[in-house]
Amino acid sequence: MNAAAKFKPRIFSGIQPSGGLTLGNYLGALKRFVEKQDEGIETIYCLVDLHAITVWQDPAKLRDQTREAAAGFIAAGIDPKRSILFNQSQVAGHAQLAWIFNCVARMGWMGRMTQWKDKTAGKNAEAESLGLFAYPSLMAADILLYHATHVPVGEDQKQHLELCRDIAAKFNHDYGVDFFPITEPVIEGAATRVMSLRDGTKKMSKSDPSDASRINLTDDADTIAQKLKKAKTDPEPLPETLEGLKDRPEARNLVNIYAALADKTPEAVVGEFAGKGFGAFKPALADLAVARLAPIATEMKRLMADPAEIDRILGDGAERADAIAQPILDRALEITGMIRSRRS
Ligand code: AQP
Repeated sequence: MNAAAKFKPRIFSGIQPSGGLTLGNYLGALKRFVEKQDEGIETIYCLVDLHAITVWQDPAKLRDQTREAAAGFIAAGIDPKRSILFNQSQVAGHAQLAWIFNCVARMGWMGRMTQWKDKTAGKNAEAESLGLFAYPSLMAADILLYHATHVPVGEDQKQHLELCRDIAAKFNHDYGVDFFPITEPVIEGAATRVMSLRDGTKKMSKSDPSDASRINLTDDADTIAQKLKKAKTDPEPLPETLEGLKDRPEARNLVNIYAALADKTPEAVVGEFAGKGFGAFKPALADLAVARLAPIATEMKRLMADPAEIDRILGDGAERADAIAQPILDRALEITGMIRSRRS
C-alpha cells in the first residue's frame, strides 16, 4: 500500500456553511486548523457550500452564512495569506472528481455511513437528496483533489475519512496506479466531540433546533455565560479522577470544553476542581469561555461589515486552490481514459 510519506505534507479540511459556526466546530476543527497553520504545514481550508445544499438552503441565507463562516475562520486565527481559504463551489474540480469517485465507491459503502443513518433516522430516506447519500464521495474528492496527506476533523467525521481512504485505495487498485494518497485523519485534543448543552448524549450541532443547546461563535459575552450557567448537569461534585465521570455525560462534556479552551488535559481540569460542585465550576468555565470566545465574536462582526473584502479573500483563495487542483484533476481524467480534446 502506498505510504502517505511519498506525498508532500498537506492539510485539507472544511466546514459546511449550513448555519452559524458552533463551539463544537471551533474546538473540534477550527482551533486545530489554526494550530496546523501555525506549525508551518501547507494548509487548505474550505467552506463546503456544495455539501451544505445536500439539505435545503435558502440561497440568500447560504451566501450570508458562507461569508459569516469565512469571517469566523479569519477571526479565529486563519491567515488567508498563509492558508488557502475559499468556498468549494468556486473550484470546479471538486464536483468533477466527485463524479469519478461516485463511479468508484459502492452503494453499500454509502449506506453504511452512520451520518447518513443519523440524518435519515425517523424520516423517509427515499425522499432525501441523492447528494446527501453521496456526501462522503464528494468529501473524498475535496481531500484527494489536493493530494492532502492529513485531515484534521472532529470524531464524527472519522468514518467518512475511512471511506476516503477506501476510495483512494480502490481507485489506485482499479487503475493500477499509486496516484492518490491514503490520507490520515487527525483527531486530537480534549474536545473532539463536543456535546449539546441540553443533552450530553447528543452532538452539539449547528442545525439543532434549540439555540440553548450550543454556543455560537457570534454569541456575545452575556449569552455565552448564560448558556453555560444553564447547561444541564447533575448535583454531584466533580470527582478526583476522570473515571468518576464515566456515567456523567453532561459533566464530562463541560470538563472537556474547559480543558480544550484552557489548553489543558481533562485530567488536569478534574484535578483542579475535584470536590467542587457546578456552582463553582460553571462560573469558572463561563469566564474562560468568554475570555476565549468573545474576542472572536467581536472580530467577526468587524469583518462582516465589509462583505466585499470577504468575497475578495475567498476569490483569491479559490484561484490558489485551483492552481493546485487542476494538474491533479487533469491526471485523474487521463488515468480514467478521458480524451483531452483540442479546441480550435
Ligand atoms: N460537536 C462537535 N464536536 C467536535 N467537532 C465537531 N464538528 C462538528 N460538530 C462538532 C467538526 O466540525 C467540522 C465541520 O463540520 P461540518 O459543519 O462540516 O458538519 P457537521 O459535523 O455535520 O457539523 P454540524 O454542526 O453538526 O452541522 P449540521 O448541523 O449542519 O449537520 C468537522 O471536522 C466536524 O467533525
